[in-house]
Amino acid sequence: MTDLAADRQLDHDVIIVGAGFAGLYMLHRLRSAGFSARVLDAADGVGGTWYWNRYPGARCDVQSFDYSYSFSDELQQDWTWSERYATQPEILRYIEHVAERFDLNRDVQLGATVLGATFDDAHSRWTIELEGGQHLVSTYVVMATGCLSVPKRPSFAGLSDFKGETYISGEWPHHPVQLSGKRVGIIGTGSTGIQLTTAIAREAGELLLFHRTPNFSLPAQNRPLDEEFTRELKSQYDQRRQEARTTTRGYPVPPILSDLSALEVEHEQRLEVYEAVWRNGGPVFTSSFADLLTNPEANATASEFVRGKISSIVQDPATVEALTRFDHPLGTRRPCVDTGYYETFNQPNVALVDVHDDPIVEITADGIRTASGSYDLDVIVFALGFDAMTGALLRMGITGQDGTTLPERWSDGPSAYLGVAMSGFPNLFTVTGPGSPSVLTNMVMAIEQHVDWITGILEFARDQGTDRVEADADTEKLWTQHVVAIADETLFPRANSWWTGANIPGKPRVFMPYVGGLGQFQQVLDDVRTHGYEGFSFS
Ligand code: NA7
Repeated sequence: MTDLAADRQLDHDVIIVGAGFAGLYMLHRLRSAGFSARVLDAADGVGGTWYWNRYPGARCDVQSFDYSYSFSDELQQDWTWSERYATQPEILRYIEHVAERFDLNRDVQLGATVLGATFDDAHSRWTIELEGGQHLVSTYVVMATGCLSVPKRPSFAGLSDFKGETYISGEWPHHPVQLSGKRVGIIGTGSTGIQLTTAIAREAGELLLFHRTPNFSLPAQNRPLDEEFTRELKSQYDQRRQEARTTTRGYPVPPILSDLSALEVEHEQRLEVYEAVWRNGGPVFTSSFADLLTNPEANATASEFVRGKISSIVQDPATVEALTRFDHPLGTRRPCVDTGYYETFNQPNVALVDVHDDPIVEITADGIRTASGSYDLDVIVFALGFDAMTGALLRMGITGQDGTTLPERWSDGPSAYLGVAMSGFPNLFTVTGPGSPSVLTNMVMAIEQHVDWITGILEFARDQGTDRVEADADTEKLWTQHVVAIADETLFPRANSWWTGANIPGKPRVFMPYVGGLGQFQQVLDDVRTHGYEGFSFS
């Protein structure tokens, strides 16, 4: 054990990697608890995911007033969201406001790319190596590196031959991109591709969407938030947050959702519920009935309803066929939330290119060639998704006790106790890591939950006079098995989704998030804490 105060070689008690929602709040909490901390981020600004994903149409699919910090009532009373679903620029302004308001920037080092993090077993401390040769030493490291921060890059044959412009959604340039009148091709139809489609269709001369696997897309029913709504919301914000902390999704859901099985009610009643939830908008459609994510027959009724909606909107039958050839139950891949996506296909300048049976073969000097045709383009936009949840951690050069690297440790898939710590990697914490509710819930609430808990365990260690905290291997293994077991009771693992790692060739297939929800997870965290952080050893 080392004496923190007396040890001059330490640069900080805690190094935090990532200056998004998680890293900034971690810094704020640690400071308030009396720890010295520094945030490192490769970007030139704060914001994390919302710094990088500045492509046209980028928007959150959780309601703005829920997808925001709850830790400060003054903050939530002062800040006013303009729309039900906020755009990327508004969310980034909010994060920048928080960084300024809580005086966080002075401990944020930008342009700091982490190349490695190595644990010194003898002295129980971490050394962080940065690009450019700087080294920082700390007792603890918190990886606040985000779940969707490593974009999947294009690897199409012939890519470098293309004479036009190419853009990756997650690395969109900061300067304005002129698309007006141009022939634009988008590859990818996840949430990102769908948001890009509706935005670019308004501007491009011609837009071709290269579509391989249909995703369910649900209407946001977005709207400006008027003064009366905001006044009412703010008058009971605290109650809303308290309720949110007990929910599965990390925000209260509308009372129109049924707590019955979809198969328990008559056809007409079922349609009424679906219609009402559809009109209300947002991702909660997948919870219209209690068993949509556990019973395939129940789920089929919801899928059928959505198919019907798409057929009633899209005019071209071949496009309807491509958009509704679903290979997974509704909600087992993260549903997209859109504004006018299906309507876009009725515009004369927009066409879907079905690359399911006619795959993209190569990119040529002039555009994209599929097995049966060629498409001339001025611009290609890649919206291919992310190496989600584990990608950033595995690239961070993390080496734990005994020289074991994280890629070695996770070669069969990720394993972490409560998604927050790993045996063999003492004093290292992950915010919303695999094995926690994270991406299945409102990320900001999940971040606050983890950050508060990490702060608590560090205070506990300090109170005990220790500076070495490690998850026990057996407890971690049991938790990881539990995460898989409860996921197997649902339909989630049936889909090829980024939640299972199926979108990245060679990635071990494991359903990564904890399906029990935010409220249930809070009970687990509370239980572990009240039992003296059972499952962790302190030395
Ligand atoms: P997603 O949801 O992983 O979507 C990626 C899309 O890219 C998906 O349609 C893929 O088709 C497509 N893709 C990937 N590689 C290829 C190739 N080689 N050829 C054709 N199409 C390809 O990522 P998003 O960024 O849209 O959304 C991620 C999350 O961010 C989202 O869920 C929200 O939480 C925010 P495929 O399905 O593999 O056939």
